[in-house]
Amino acid sequence: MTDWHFPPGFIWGTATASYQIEGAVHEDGRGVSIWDTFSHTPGKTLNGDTGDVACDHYHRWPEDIAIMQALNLNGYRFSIAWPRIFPQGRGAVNQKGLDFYSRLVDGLLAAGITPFVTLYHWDLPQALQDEGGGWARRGIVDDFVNYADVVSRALGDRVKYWTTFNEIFVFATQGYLTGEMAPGAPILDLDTFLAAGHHALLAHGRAVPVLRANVPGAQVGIVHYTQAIEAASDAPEDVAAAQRLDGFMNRWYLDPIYKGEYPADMLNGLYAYFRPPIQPGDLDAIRAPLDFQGVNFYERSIVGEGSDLPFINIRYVRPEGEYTAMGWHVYPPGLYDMLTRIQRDYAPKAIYVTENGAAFADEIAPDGSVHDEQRVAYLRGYFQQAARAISDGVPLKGYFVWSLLDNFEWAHGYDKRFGVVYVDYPTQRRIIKDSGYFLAQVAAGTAK
Ligand code: IFM
Repeated sequence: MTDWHFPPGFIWGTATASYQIEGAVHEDGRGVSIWDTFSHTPGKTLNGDTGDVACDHYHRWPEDIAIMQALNLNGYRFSIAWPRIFPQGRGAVNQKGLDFYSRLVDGLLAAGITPFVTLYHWDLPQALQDEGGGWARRGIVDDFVNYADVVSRALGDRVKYWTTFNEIFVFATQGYLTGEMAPGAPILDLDTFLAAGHHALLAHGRAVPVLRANVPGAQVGIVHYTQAIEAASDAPEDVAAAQRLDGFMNRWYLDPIYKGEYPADMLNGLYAYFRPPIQPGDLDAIRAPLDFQGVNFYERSIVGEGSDLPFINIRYVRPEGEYTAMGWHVYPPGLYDMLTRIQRDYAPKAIYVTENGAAFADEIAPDGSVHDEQRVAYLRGYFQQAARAISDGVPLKGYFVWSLLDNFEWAHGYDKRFGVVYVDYPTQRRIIKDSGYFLAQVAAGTAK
């Protein structure tokens, strides 16, 4: 039996991102993105996989909406591909790109599904990367605001929920520091890394009033990658290591938005010899009031001082227990800890879990079904913790499972399956997994 209670009107949905599902990369005037370039560079993705076709969602979106409807979902979080709107990053608008998202939004609304739009989920127009290194160039802030303006004018009569960025931490770190993601260079250049993160935060803050001006009744937020971090012991060096990692992953991106400042312990510690390129007025702009905070939650780490991550000087302790195919520890109470902590430290008006889910090695059974019991158990555990957070006063308004479909998991290619719907890539056949049927019951309030 379930022992949870979710309030009436709670949003149950799934989340996706443009490059991970759409395919059709050469269609209707779409420009080249940094992920096209990166995935076509030998050695950058597993098996050389690319998003050229992905889940072919660009053509199959009516079927995908029908699946969401069959799953009783009332929300859908998706992202807009900037290079479909501005093939060169700025300049002439590609109307066919806007038309695609307009049709998608109309289809969702007709199906009773509320669209949650993310403006930037990592597929930057290559032209903007070529011009001064993408997010490293301050002028990209104006380009993003212009893009946000055009998209929100076109869709704002029907889309009320807007998020500016998905996981600045992840694309700044893996794109501009470690090189595991696009644009993939330069490696370990802290100045470029801090500049990329700062410009993205600033672009977010500057876009907020534009979204509000264009969208009557707008609900504006941002989506953060969050990780619950615990110290391996009470030893001062382990406690300091946990604080450092928390600063690196969580507080560096949350503090400027809610407190108008970067965390002092990081400025005086890890980044003592580096600085984000802050100009007068930047931090005020970044602190633009928001309507909600999006929380992507997958991981909890136990860390001490050590050399697993030499740059941050931490070591990981791997607790016993279950791990997903990504090597992430399954620990549902971590979600409760993160939600209550964000509420305590930042007090956003509302919170949505904008991503949570797991990759497991799914297979089609002889009966043609996909019996993903591990994912069902995973979701049940995390949903329970979300309900617990609500009953303890967290203003959690919705929950988006990552992901609707198995899809292109960035450098891991198609090897990692996160969907509640299985995609048989050679045929593009969709098969609702047991976890999809479970989510449908949860959304309908009939789960046992
Ligand atoms: O697939 C990603 C998504 O694009 C961003 N958040 C984490 C997911 C799983 O790794």
